[in-house]
Amino acid sequence: MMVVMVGLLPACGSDDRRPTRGTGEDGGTSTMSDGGLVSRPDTGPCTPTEENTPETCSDGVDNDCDGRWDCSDETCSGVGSCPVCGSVDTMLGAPLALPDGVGSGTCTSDADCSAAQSCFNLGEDPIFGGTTQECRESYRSSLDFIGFSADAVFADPSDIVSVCVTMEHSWVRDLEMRLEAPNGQFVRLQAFLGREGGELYLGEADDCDSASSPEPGTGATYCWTPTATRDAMFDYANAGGAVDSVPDCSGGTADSLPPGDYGTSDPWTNLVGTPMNGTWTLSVTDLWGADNGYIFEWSITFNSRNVEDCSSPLI
Ligand SMILES: [Ca+2]
Ligand SMILES: [Ca+2]
Ligand SMILES: [Ca+2]
Ligand SMILES: [Ca+2]
Repeated sequence: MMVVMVGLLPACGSDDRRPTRGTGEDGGTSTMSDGGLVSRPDTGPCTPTEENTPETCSDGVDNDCDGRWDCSDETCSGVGSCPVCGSVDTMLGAPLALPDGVGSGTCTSDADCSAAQSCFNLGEDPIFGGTTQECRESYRSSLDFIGFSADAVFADPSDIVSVCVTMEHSWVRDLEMRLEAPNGQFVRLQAFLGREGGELYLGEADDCDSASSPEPGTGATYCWTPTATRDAMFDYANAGGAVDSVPDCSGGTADSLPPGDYGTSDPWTNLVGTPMNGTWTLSVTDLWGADNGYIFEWSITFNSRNVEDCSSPLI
């Protein structure tokens, strides 16, 4: 790396003229990381080189002459000490037990449910027949984004890179998982498909715990991304996709959904038109009592092209 650094520095100058390195034009203004403008004196032509290594992303120089330097330049996203541009990771302080089939009462809309619950279609009752819609409580985690350009709007699926969760569950088919956008539009990352299908874990669940005193198992990380080659989780499993074998709590084994990237039940285009700034919410609802699960962490990564300044916090 030293060899590279020595080779690069003479290209754009080794002096610390951080705010003064611009696009190579004479004069003009540059946007500072705090949003203010600084005037840019005539610094002569800037000879662009690469700005994508730990050294060039911390040298105070706009090496590639695009008007942004170091962590504020998206080419430094995730390089060295620079954060991944457009990404927020929500580490939970402790594993959080998901509400397991919590809720009651039939409903025809959310208005029929208490404030903490929403109305879900449970499909056909496997024992008594008939379809029901019932109120359920969800795990909801919201992030208030402020770091996108003021007029940034979700235009197409490439505006999002991924939504990832680290979790375990001993019957993933119990779940509906959604990403809700600031304007209320949502994409079902995984839709509840009804009270049917065989046992399938997320991660290594502890299936010997009780509903009254759930115990966290070991989480695995699952992502939804527009570029996933796998179908949505349940479609993947129902179509005979390979599943992992994990130890269960009674000395046997259980099928578990392989960690990695999956498609979504709803198209990502469901989000088109929402402002990027505002409250994004991950909602996970366990619609079917008995098997429970835990969530350990979740993250969301947007395309950095909508980010105002890659060195500033998004939320
Ligand atoms: Ca630099
Ligand atoms: Ca730059
Ligand atoms: Ca459990
Ligand atoms: Ca359950």
